[in-house]
Amino acid sequence: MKIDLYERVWMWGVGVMLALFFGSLANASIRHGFHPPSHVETIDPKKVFQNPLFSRQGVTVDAGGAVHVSVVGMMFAWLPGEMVLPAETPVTFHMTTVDVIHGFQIVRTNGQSMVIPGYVSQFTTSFKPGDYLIACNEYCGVGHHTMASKLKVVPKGSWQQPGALTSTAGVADAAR
Ligand SMILES: [Cu+2]
Repeated sequence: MKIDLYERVWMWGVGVMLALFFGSLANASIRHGFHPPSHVETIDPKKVFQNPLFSRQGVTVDAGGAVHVSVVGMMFAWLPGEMVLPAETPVTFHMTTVDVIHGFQIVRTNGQSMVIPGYVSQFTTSFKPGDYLIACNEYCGVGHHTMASKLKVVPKGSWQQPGALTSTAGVADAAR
């Protein structure tokens, strides 16, 4: 079968591009552990603060030593307003919202996820030491631009595992 030169150039071009696209996708998911920031876990948005995962927001360490962060989004704040995490340690974020859709974004990192009422979003990532801004990147109302939290990442050795008194901001802080 005779295929025109230009046709062949296009075919090879498309083939190479597809290989690049799928290759980079496979590289991101297999080597770097990227995955879609959700895992089909539902929650009643009216009962978020009764849920054991979100009744206390902030940093916790589970029985296996893994670091978790519970975050609640609301118009117009992220709870907790501040958190401290260890560097170079995988941290799993669990996020939900009590009202509208928000966008949880840890600026200058790969940590970001849509936060949708009725669902728990989740991703795992790790950080270099430094101060980071957590912003809302999904317009959610008149106070959208004030919706920010602080993340401080300290060297692993100087990080203190949160104790009972310091672990979370708690629901009471939401009212402040
Ligand atoms: Cu928002």
